[in-house]
Amino acid sequence: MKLKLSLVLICLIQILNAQHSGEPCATMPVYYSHLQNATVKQNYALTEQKARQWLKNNKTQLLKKQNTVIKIPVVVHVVYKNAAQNVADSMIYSQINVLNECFRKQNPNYNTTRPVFDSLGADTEIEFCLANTDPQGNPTTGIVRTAAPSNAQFDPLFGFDNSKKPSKGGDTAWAASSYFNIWLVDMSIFNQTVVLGYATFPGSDPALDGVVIQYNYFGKYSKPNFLGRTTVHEAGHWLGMRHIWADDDNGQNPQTVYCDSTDFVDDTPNAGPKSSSNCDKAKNTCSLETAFWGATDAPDMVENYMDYSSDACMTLFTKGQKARMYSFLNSDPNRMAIKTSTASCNTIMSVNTVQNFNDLIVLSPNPANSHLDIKIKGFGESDFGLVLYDISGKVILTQNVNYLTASIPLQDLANGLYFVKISNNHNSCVKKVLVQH
Ligand SMILES: [Ca+2]
Ligand SMILES: [Ca+2]
Ligand SMILES: [Zn+2]
Repeated sequence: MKLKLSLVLICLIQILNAQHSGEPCATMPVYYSHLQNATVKQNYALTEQKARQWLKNNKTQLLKKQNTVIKIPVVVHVVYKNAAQNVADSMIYSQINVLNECFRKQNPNYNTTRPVFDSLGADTEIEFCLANTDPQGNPTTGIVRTAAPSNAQFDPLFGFDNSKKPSKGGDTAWAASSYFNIWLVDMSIFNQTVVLGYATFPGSDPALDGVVIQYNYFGKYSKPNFLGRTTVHEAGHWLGMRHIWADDDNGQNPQTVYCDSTDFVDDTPNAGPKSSSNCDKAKNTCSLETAFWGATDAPDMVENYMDYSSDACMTLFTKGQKARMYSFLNSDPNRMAIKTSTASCNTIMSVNTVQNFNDLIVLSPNPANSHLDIKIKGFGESDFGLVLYDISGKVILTQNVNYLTASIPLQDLANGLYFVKISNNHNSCVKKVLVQH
């Protein structure tokens, strides 16, 4: 009881500290609380040691392109207490897309990376997909929905990891050796968002392995700072990434800058304090850099997914970070096993061309009179282009579609047959629509 109480107190202090500094990620406090268990602590240490040994022996190879894409089957546990928390499939699809864009260096904002870092950006050759087989071997969408009782607690004061425990209203992890578990819950306290997400590092207790995301920060919304980077950051932790400032400033004392600790990656410049949900490209808090940088005093890499920059600012994982990810994917038993997981992928949301894209676009009404509604199913709120042609092929209207639904006015058009083309980077389809006033 004494131990439990002190644990709660440690948690409470850490959370209050976190709140004080506006900490979006609770990975380190949760990590420290898990270290209270001696066995877990030992396993974490062993995992880190094995990964570093692997990296030492294979660094040259790991910094090269692998030409093999690792596909990681994902299960999303939606644990909800009300309809708003029961996150829609489309938002989940949009998050999987964002993960893949970012991990494959296909994120549209990559070109905002400063030239000094441009050559460091990595296509990690890691992709995520919703699993198509559950642990019993049955077909699944990779999305599991659990209605939690109204008194269930998932907030960080008393509820860390409750999302993973059925006895607390949560949902059990699927085998960490076959699935990347993501839980979506409400972690707010008195309706205040205190934590956006947290992850477990490789070597964690398999029953707790995965990431937990504040439900309304999951997926890509059409508003700034809701671009799905929270889950990219947490997936980075899950693959062994530390924060680029190496967690040594504790967020408390801006006067004290510590540049003597490491995120265990050489090509991310040393950084003192974390970014504050901004994009301060003048930030250069440490003049002492690793040998990788030679005489160059690189600025802080605020574009890195493992800083606390704004979502729109974040553009890259580095090649050094990729090498560290691969060191865990080649030495930690659970991360190694997931590379050959038979949980397989639901293909609908892969980055590549969707086979049945045509079926996912619904136009109504058709014939249409005053307007035409367009629904894009099975995607998140990503960017599509829409072009309306008349029967001669003349362009009548073009617009960007940032939402899953759009409506175009038809009042001014003559009766007749028209064509609507919907496309994004990977998919395109053309549909007929008859205008009849
Ligand atoms: Ca570094
Ligand atoms: Ca520097
Ligand atoms: Zn973090």
